[in-house]
Amino acid sequence: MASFVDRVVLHASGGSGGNGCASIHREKFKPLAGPDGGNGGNGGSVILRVDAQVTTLLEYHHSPHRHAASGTQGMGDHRQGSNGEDLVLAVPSGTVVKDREGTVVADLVGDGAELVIAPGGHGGLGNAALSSKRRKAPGFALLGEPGEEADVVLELKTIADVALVGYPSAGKSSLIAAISAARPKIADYPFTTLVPNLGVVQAGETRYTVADVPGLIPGASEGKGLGLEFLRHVERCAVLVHVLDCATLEPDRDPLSDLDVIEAELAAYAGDLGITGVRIPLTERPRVVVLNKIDVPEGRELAEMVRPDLEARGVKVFEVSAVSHEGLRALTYVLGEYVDRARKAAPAPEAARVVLRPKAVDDKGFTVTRKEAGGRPFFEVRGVKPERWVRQTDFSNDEAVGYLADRLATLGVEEKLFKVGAVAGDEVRIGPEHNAVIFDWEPTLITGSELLGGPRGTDLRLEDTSRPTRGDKRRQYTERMDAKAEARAELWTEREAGVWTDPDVDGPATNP
Ligand SMILES: Nc1nc2c(ncn2[C@@H]2O[C@H](COP(=O)(O)OP(=O)(O)OP(=O)(O)O)[C@@H](O)[C@H]2O)c(=O)[nH]1
Ligand SMILES: [Mg+2]
Repeated sequence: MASFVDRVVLHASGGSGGNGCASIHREKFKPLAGPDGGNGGNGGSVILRVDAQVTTLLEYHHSPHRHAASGTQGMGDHRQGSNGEDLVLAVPSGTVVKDREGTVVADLVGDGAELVIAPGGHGGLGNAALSSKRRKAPGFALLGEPGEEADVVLELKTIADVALVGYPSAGKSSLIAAISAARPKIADYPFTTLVPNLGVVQAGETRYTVADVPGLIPGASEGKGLGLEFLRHVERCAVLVHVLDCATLEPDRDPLSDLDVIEAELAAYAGDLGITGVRIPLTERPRVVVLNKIDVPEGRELAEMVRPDLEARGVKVFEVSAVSHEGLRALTYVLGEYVDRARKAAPAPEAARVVLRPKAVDDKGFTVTRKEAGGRPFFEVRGVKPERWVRQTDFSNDEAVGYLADRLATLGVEEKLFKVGAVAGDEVRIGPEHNAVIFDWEPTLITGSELLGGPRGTDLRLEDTSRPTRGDKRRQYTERMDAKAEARAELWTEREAGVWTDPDVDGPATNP
């Protein structure tokens, strides 16, 4: 069973905000003593935080769905709902966060670095908070917003200064074991190492980390062997070390061609350039060549033979033995110098706590576009505010719907609808295509709060609740009577003109 995982897809959702409460304070002799509905609590967010104790993403491989707690709803007597707790997920240092399209969202390096991936929803305001001079006792409250949902890809790119690359069984694990306290598995069969190992090396004043990654073979870039999967762990390193096997028993291999093969595979690996600390492409990263296994006599001979050819290519060459430890001291010191130089050139950002939040979107704007569906035109409204307001509206409460209409009118959505040619009765959709709220547009010409004299929870613009007064009724009656009298008089004149006859009065009609 896997015990190391360096790539997971995480599905996170923030907690929903609690609903606001609509309540009226009551006390003896004061049955309507003002609104006292509390606000709903905010939903918790899902946050990634670097924890030095964590080395793998295994946990999220097993349970990739994570939800933060929701806020509770507000209550009467000004009691606010409680906020949902944030869900903090510990990730290893060096975790790269990408969105589903593969764009790097953040690179979490350093203990305590944080990223909010799924913010919780805001709690809805209670009617106490919604009351104003003009709207003294609102009969509605706002709903809590649902938390955001995010699918992110987490990729671990180990933070190491030096990376060891080479064929399987070249002695990479033996080398890291010889120069550091790391104790990886070592054996004489290929692909002993299945997951990257890290070791810390102390060379004089300099202390640096070395990563040993699984072996590469020709065609690794097409997925042969363990593929190039693990090269993401060498992406951040300052120095590459080629470990070449001088005592291999395979007939068609020698250090020079081995080096060419590995270089070609490295070139085939396209990393994510642009993340912090990765400025130079892998192929241009400083590198040294280590000729290993010189404790074997043929190995030493071969190493001495190929050394001039390698040096002619302009690389530094070390002859070492991971078994007898020959040449290792010089190697660790030179690597230390390389690391020092690289650190000076690009000082590691030692910010212990970087809090990254998704970029704030411009929430003032909104767009209104005329679209067509099935031959029928409709108007699509998009924008952070209108969409949020729609989510906060309880559509079963007419007063809340009226409040939404007022907010939209104040923002200028109405005016914009007029401008793009909407007329009363047209379909208006607010929100993204798959999740829009659809209205038949009824333009508001007055701001509305002056209409709020009606019964609680109603809005006069949505329902005609007015009843005719006695004067209205009398007027209607006389109008009806006058119309009748007029019609009768007209009939009379027609009869006199002989247009028609009444057999009861005029006797049977005589055919001319
Ligand atoms: N004689 C000799 N044998 C060595 C030396 N270094 C490694 N070996 C042997 O080579 C074999 C492979 O060593 P590993 O360290 O597992 O090789 P690796 O490069 O990590 O191999 P993978 O993890 O499979 O990629 C083991 O049997 C080691 O004992 C050396 O300097 N001299
Ligand atoms: Mg190994």
